[in-house]
Amino acid sequence: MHDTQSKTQERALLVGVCPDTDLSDEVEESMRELARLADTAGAYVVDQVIQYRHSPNPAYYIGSGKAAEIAEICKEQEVDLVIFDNDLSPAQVKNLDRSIERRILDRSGLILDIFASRARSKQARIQVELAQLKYMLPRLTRQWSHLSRQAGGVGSGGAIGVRGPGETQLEVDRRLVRGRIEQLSRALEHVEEAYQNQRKGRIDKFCVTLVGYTNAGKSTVFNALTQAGTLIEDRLFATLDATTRIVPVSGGQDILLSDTVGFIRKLPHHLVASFKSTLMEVFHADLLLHVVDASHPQWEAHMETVGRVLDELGVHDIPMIPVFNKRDAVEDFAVFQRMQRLYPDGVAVSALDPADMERLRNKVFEYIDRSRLELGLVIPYTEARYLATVYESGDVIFRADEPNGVRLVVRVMPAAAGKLNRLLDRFVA
Ligand SMILES: Nc1nc2c(ncn2[C@@H]2O[C@H](COP(=O)(O)OP(=O)(O)OP(=O)(O)O)[C@@H](O)[C@H]2O)c(=O)[nH]1
Ligand SMILES: [Mg+2]
Repeated sequence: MHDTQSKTQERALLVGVCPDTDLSDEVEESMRELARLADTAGAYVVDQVIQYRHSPNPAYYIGSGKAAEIAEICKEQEVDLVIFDNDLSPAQVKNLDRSIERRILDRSGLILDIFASRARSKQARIQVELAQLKYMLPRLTRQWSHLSRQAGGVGSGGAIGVRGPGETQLEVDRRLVRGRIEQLSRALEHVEEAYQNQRKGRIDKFCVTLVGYTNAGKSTVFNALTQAGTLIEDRLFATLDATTRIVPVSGGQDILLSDTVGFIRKLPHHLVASFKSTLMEVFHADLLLHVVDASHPQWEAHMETVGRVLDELGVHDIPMIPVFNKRDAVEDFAVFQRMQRLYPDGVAVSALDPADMERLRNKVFEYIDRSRLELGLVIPYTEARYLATVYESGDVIFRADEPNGVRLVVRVMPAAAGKLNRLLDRFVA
């Protein structure tokens, strides 16, 4: 995090609500994360305020007295924008805006802003813009256009300014926004179709996908396993696009490894929905590697969040191996004991240690090996052209030339077995 403020940075005040003193650790962690998000978005965090109250105030989220207090702090500390750790209703934003007289942003708005500034590929841009518009639609009121006059700052640039749909959105009404949403949804369908076509070519490959909380080290593991040069940063949401590379496997079929966007608690719902096509690699995976930052005090909560997001995406029944990363940075040995007890199938690694990455690679290969099937075939000499197909599909572990043809036993991945069965059904021995 930046300790000193640069001239261009906006000054942000963070606000959180804690419903119960039992939850104060969790709220404080969530606030720390909000501070990282604000920093990632380019703001300078001046201070934070946590209010203890059982349930949110429908008009202000916090109490109206607290809102007045915050207004004072904003004047004293020259705050430009107030960021809430929870999602605010459009009415709450409006009321807070009036009483605090500063730009109001909630966690979803902030996350969307970061995604917008990081989206590079066409697909990521479409997805982020779509999520932004859906988020913005119910908030298209007077105060929204008030916010947008200050385009360029954190949160304002997202939906309306340079990073998003464009300045002309200032004047547009809901009808236009809806039209744009439709247009983007169609564009996304095309992208998905193209993806499905591209996938057909690799259907018989074993697909492994890295998932996990943001900053867990997915891209670092990905690079170590594939020798690729994907962007690694000690920042949130370094990766927005799924990247897929081949991991060569000696003497057998190569596997495809995919890196994906990181998850975070309270990930905006619209964003999850929009990012479905980026997360296709997750749906089609044969195996998920759940990368966890083992050195993070909240690793268990992170794992739960990842589980919840996968649920929300509708990903079920895909086998998953927990990968406890950043082993080198774990100070307390008890952490490993707990991980081993709760996740006996997990592996503790450091992505920075080549020997550990070799161990992880072997663990994946073992898993693949266990899920391979053996298929017996007798291919007549007149159909010898199919021999090459069989050899390409997997490992031939037995071959004998018999009077009526070549007898083969081949070890293949389940997907390849299906394909071979369809093609060579009449030769199955
Ligand atoms: N000490 C230590 N640091 C690591 C390890 N693996 C990754 N890191 C660091 O953790 C930070 C995040 O790494 P990334 O690989 O970008 O994380 P990510 O999960 O891809 O993050 P997003 O793309 O933002 O979701 C970087 O600063 C890495 O250098 C590790 O095993 N040990
Ligand atoms: Mg990454």
